[in-house]
Amino acid sequence: MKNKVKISILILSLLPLLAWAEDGSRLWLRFSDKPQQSKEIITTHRSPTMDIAEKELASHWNGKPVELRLDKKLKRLKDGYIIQSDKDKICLSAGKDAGLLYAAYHLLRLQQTGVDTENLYIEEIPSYDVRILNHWDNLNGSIERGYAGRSLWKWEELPGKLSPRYQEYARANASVGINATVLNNVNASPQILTGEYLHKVKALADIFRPYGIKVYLSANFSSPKVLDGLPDSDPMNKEVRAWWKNKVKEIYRLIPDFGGFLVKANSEGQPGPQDYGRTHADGANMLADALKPYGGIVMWRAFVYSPTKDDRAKQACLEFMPLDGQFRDNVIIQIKNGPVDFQPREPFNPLFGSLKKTAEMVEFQITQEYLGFSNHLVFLAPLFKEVLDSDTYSDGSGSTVAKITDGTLRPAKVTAISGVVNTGDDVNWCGHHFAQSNWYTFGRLAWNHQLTSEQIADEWIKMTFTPDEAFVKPVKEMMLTSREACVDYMMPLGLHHIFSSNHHYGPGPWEEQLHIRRDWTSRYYHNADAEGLGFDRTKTGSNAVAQYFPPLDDTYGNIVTCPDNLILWFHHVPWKYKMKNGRTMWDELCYRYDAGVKQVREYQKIWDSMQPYVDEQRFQEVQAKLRLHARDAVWWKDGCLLYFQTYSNLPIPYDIERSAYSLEEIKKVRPDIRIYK
Ligand code: GCW
Repeated sequence: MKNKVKISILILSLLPLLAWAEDGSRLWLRFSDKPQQSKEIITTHRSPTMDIAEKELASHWNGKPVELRLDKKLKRLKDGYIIQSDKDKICLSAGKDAGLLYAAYHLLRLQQTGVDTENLYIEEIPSYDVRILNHWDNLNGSIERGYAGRSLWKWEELPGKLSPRYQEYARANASVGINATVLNNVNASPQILTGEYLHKVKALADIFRPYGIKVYLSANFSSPKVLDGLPDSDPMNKEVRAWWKNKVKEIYRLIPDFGGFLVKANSEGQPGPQDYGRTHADGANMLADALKPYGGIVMWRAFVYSPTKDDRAKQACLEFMPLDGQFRDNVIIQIKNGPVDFQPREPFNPLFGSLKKTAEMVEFQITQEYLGFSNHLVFLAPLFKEVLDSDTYSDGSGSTVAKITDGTLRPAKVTAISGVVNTGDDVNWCGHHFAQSNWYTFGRLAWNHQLTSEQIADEWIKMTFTPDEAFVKPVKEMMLTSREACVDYMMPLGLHHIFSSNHHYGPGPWEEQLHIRRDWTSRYYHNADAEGLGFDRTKTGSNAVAQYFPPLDDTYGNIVTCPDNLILWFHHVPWKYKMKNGRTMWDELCYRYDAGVKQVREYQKIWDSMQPYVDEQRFQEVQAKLRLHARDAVWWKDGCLLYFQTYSNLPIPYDIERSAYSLEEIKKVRPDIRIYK
């Protein structure tokens, strides 16, 4: 009895602590919970989506009454809305229920970031129709390139047991306007298309629907053969075509608003139409035809490359340009932002703008496969913006990747943008508190690609931590410089893919012959020799520069005009080549690596000085991650400089910190002890 009392007292005394536990699970959704003024919410009609909008406002909105008005005449806004305030109320109007939900979240964001809501007139139309996350989640619960625990989808429990996180996930996405999700890995198990799994998918789709989110699936091209024993999966085989038609029918019976398929075909061992001598267009069109009657789409990936062919950076164009105009209008070619693979810095993929008669969409990677996993603080808005704002010159000056893909320059039936997401079942969703900002950023840019990195960082910090300027200013500075810092300590001046190939985390420039595939070794990309460093993609080399429209082909192709930050991407540069700032390439390389390390050291100091503004748990967790981050940055700098020095035979400038380890010691750092969770 006595013990029971003691335990109850203990629990009671812990309650306030628990209520304030800041474990990051609430993401940026820290709306105030105590409405002080009127909570009057007026709605024109009822629906599951309206109920959510109303509930969010009723529980968190502190201002004057809000009217939610569905106005069918506002179709031109697509998923967008108008927010307008007058003397006694704020009116949210939209052509769709989802638009009203987005408007409600917008209003709450204004409140949370301290914006005056007295005289509002805001009109928003999203940049893209389909704002879609790609989960590389496997059916066994693991996540390819996931660094935040296991999959959110508990397939073994579905459809009977529904984790509360499914709804929280949908809410977080809706709050930033994300309206679509591909649930499974592009390296797709055919299993996902079995009746058993489709019922599980339906359960998720039912939860996501009121939040305006449609479900899509990655399809394995061999599904007809693997699942139902057809002799092949040839897209010209009538039986195969009928199989897909039936499968699609079965899906729509369960999920009437199913979005469509994402396909990785004939890439890295995945099956595809080329197995039967058919083209990517043949394969994509077969699926498109099956989906067409229901309004579904096919996102067909351009990430295809083979070790036997040309420079890997050229292969997307080589494969897809001859097929331009052959795709159905419900097919979109999904193109990774760069021509190789989500490196810290790449030029934009030259396929953007090159297809004149085929819809194109960008694939970004939100999960930090090549950017220090969820251990490094790297804010990705500057990377995403750099790509979206890149001028391809395809239709003359001003033909940015954004304008090619958002329908401005290429009228498209549907426009879309995708991001390989970084979520997992970790309490804080993304593994690093700051990695949440990248999920947030993807949503915000998909909604409005004209937002600046600064605006996005500002909002996110205020919502996630505090609007106190003493915190916002230094932390914003840290976020905004963090991507460039990462480029510097990993792969400055256009270096790329010099990772240790078995984990893509630490340095591995010394990996010269680990794989049968040449294009999976670092040497293929950096080409260090006694003369210099870098991949010659000019006329004397692979001539990948020729895939860019004028004047970029010349700008990149000429070592004098090529921007420093891409010089080793396009040129094999002599060690003593004079860079634009007068330093030799070797010295500049050394200083860049060093600058990256110094920057991360600075972040440690900034963060420590932020302690008074942050709750203890998140403070400690970020502090611990920054320690790893700093150690890794040093590991990168010392490993790469000592290795490249064996070719340059030049001294590391004397004002740069020396390595405490020899190259041989650094090479022995085991990958597994570096992959901290
Ligand atoms: O970046 C590479 C990854 C693979 C991934 C592949 C792809 C899903 O290392 O893990 O596979 O790209 O995008 O298909």
